Amino acid sequence: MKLTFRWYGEEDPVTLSQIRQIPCMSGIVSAVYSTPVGEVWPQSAIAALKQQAESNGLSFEVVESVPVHEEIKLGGPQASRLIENYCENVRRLGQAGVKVICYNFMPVFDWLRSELKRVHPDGSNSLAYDQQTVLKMNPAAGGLSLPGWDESYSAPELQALLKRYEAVDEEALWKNLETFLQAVIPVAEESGVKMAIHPDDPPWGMFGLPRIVTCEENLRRLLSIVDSEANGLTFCTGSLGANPQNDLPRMIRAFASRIHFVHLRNIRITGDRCFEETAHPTPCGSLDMYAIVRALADSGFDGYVRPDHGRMIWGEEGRPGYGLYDRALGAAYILGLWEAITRRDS
Ligand code: DNO
Repeated sequence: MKLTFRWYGEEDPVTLSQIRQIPCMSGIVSAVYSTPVGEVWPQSAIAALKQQAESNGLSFEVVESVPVHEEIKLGGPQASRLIENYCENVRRLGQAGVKVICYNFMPVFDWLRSELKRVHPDGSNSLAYDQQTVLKMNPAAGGLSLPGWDESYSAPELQALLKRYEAVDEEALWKNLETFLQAVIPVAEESGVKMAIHPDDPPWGMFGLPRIVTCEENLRRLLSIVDSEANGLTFCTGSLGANPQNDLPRMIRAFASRIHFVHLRNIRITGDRCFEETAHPTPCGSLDMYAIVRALADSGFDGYVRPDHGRMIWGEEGRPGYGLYDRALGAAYILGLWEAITRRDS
C-alpha cells in the first residue's frame, strides 16, 4: 500500500511541507487545475507539479482527476475530438511517470452534498447529505453551491445542459462510457497508466440525471467492457458505502486485481439516502473500516490509498472535506490498521 494525500495545488491552504510531515506519506494526488476541461494539459504544467512534489520528498504518481467533458458523457458531436484530447493527456501523464488516473463519469454534478458544515456534538463539522433537502433544490434555477461542482456554468448554460441530458438514460450513458473506454484504455496500456474510475457519489441518480457507477453488478459490467488491467477502479468507500446494500469487503475481494486507488473514509448513515461524514475509525461511523482494509490486505493490494474527506476540527477552516488535521488523523489510522493486519512476527 502506498499512502498518498490529495493536494489542490498552490491555492490549497494545506502545503506540501505540511503533507510531507504526515508519517509514511509517499506522494501527492493532484491535477493541473488551470486548463479548461477538455483541453490538453501543457507538459510544462505537468512537469512543474511533479517537480514541486519531488522537491518536497513526495512522489506524483496519481492524478485526480482528468475530468471527462460533458460532450463525451452526452455522446455529442464534439465527443471524438474531446476523447482524442483525453488520450493525449493520458500519453503526457504516462510520459511524466504518472501511474494512475482517477476520473468519473457522473453527468453534470460530481460529488453532491446538501450541507457543507454540519456541526457535530463535539464541535467539529463535516459534509452531510439529506435526500429530501437535495430533492427540493432546483439546480436549473441557479444559486446552487455544491462542493464538487464546476460553478463556471451560468444558469442558462446549466439549463441547456440539463435539457440535453433528458435524452440520455442509463443505457445511453453506458454506451457513451463504452465508446470512451474503447478509445482510452488501449492508450493507457501503451502509456503505462491505469485508469481508475471513481464511483458516483452518492451512488444513485438525481435531478433526472442517470448515474451508473454505483454497485457491484455495475462495476462488473464496467470492468468487462474492456477486460484489461488498465480499465480499473478507484474504490471509494464513502461513495459506495452510502448504499448499505453494497458489501464493501466483498466487492474488494471480487475486484481486487482491478483496484488501483482507494479512497478510505467513513460515513454515518442517518436515514434512507441520508448520511454524514465522520472521522475515519470504524466506531465513528457505519462502515467497518477494519474489514475493508483487511479485504485489501488479504487481496495483496499494493496500489495507492488516500485518506478521503475529513471533518473540520481544531478550528481549521478550508476546502470542505479537505482540511489537514482530520485527514492526517485518518492517514495515521490507516497506517495503524495496515500494520496490525499485515505484520507477521515469527
Ligand atoms: C471528492 C472526490 C471526487 C473525485 C472525482 C473523481 O472529494 O472524491 O471529486 O475526485 O469524482 O473524478
